[in-house]
Amino acid sequence: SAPATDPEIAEKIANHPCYSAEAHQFYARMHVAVAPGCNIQCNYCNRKYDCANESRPGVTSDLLTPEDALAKVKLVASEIKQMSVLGIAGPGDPLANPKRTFRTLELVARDCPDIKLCLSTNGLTLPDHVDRIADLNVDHVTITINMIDPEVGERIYPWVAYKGKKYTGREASKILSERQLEGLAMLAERKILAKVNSVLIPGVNDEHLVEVSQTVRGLGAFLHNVMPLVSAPEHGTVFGLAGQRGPTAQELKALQDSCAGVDGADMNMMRHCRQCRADAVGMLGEDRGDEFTPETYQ
Ligand code: CLF
Ligand code: SF4
Repeated sequence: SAPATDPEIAEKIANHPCYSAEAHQFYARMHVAVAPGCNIQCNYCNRKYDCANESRPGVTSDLLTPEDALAKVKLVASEIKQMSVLGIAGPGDPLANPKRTFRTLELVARDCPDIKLCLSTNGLTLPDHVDRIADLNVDHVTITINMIDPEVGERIYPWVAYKGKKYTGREASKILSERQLEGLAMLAERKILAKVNSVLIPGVNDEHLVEVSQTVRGLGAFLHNVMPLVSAPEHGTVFGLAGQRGPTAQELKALQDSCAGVDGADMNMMRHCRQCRADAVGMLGEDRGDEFTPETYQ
């Protein structure tokens, strides 16, 4: 199913553990938690913990400065030979913290040119940053797109903060969706590989995500990763979705199969996501972050 026959794409995914199911057995990624703030509110997020768009709820990563992040990347790269990708995925939204995020990417690009750069974002400010992302040779960007219909969106997003104003209701989701899709199209134009993450929320967007999948494919998304909502009220998640449950494994697979289409003809689906924390280190599903405490790299 993977449209990896294009040699340029094949090169980009060859050692990226998230974009290639094969690569994830041989290559490792690390995240540095440099981005604390966020510009939207997702009902499933608790700000005490990492951005739930790419992580399990209930984990908190320690914030690093860009300089400390660079030091940590250098140490990890020297200790873990399979380290191929640096991702910035939180603990808030990387593009809501552009100074810290881009400074980190610049430092790593300067000192570790062999490491691929990766970003994940809710997409609200993505169109403003695509040129800079392209200039820095960030080849992989993930946008979390949970809906393209503001009627669905208003049950997921209580507000977005956009250009100095706070929006609520359907208007908030309309702005978010327009910016996400615009940003996605801009990435595709520049041949930056875009992955779309969608959080499957039963009863809210489950019946909508096939349409989301087809839409993002049409705009040039390379890969779609439908992740289960991890419903853990003890972590304070889903406070805006009281009593909300996560999907069963069967529901998740059924939806992934529907998005993929017969023989994977409709969309290239990611099925090996491990919902990493914002400071994860190592192979997917492995977290060696504890080995690299500030004392080891400062
Ligand atoms: Fe990190 Fe995300 Fe880049 Fe991968 S994770 S920023 S694309 S380097 Fe990967 Fe982890 Fe799933 Fe993310 S397994 S949560 S999809
Ligand atoms: Fe939380 Fe991430 Fe949503 Fe921001 S984008 S509210 S950090 S889950």
